[in-house]
Amino acid sequence: MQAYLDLLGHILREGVGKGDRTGTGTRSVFGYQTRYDLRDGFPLVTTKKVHWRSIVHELLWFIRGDTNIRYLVRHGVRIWNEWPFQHYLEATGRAADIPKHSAEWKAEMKAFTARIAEDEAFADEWGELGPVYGRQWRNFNGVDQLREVVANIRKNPDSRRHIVTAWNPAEIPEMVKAGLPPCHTLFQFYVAEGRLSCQMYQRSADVFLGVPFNIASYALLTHLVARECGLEVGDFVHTLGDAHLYQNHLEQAELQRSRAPRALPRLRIAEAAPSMFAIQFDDIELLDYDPWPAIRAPIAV
Ligand code: DHF
Ligand code: TMP
Repeated sequence: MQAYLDLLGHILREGVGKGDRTGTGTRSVFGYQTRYDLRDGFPLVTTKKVHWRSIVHELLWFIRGDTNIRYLVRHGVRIWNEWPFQHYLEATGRAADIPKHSAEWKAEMKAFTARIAEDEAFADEWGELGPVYGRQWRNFNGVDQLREVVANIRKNPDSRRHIVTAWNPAEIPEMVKAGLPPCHTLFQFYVAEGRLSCQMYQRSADVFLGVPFNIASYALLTHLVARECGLEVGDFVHTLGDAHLYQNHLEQAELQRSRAPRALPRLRIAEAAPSMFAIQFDDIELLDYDPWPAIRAPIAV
């Protein structure tokens, strides 16, 4: 994962100061590409501990076409809680009284997510992120893009049209209400010499917190689609638009850069596992992950 440390270094060196929606401030570059050969091992960052369980559950949640955080919350995945919670505070007129990241905000968010887990009607009303990734992958104006792309890879591997897009312009306003417009906006598959590669375009990349998840998520997706199509894995190509480090992540990024990458873990998908459309969490296993300790950083909401 030297490539990831190079990206951190590139932004620290070449990034320019840039304001952003969250008011945090960033150091940013525009346009960057990294390639991970999936035969070298599974590209989960080793220079800090990354929460693998969240990555697997989030991807299964996308594949199921789910857009409500209830599934995630019930599986102990916290990564999408802040946005529906903030929307809830705003919609109930309390956002101005409860500063983001304050002790009260954290306590309220805990109560909010507990209720999402327990109360189905409450989750239906307040746990929805809008028509984000899962919806667009499985039902983009009626098109099941994920099933179609898998069928097309099998039927016509040489095609240059193996694309899935989450960027549905007509539905962006609905996504903005309680969530975010898609950050990983579009991906394309490519088959050559019996190997499946995937390239993903990410319009906006929180390189310290989001990107380690995004790399691993698409690497896992590539493995699942390859298995579905009887192919070996090739490369994951990660193309970034606005690639940024938030101002309150700079020290963490420097610390991470001071650590030497370790051997990559390996992925094992159970031989007997069903299709990727029915695969279960326990069918997917990460072996030999031996990371440096976690590095905490606040997330910009
Ligand atoms: N907003 C921002 N500002 N950056 C993001 O990366 C981001 N990612 C989203 C939604 N909104 C976002 C979805 N993915 C974390 C990682 C990925 C993610 C959301 C959050 C995160 O907080 N990671 C922490 C803790 C993970 C945990 O153990 O729960 C980390 O240290 O990796
Ligand atoms: P934006 O919508 O204003 O670009 O803010 C989204 C932020 O979330 C931005 O910092 C990028 C980050 N992000 C990721 O890096 N990866 C992700 O998967 C998601 C959902 C968000």
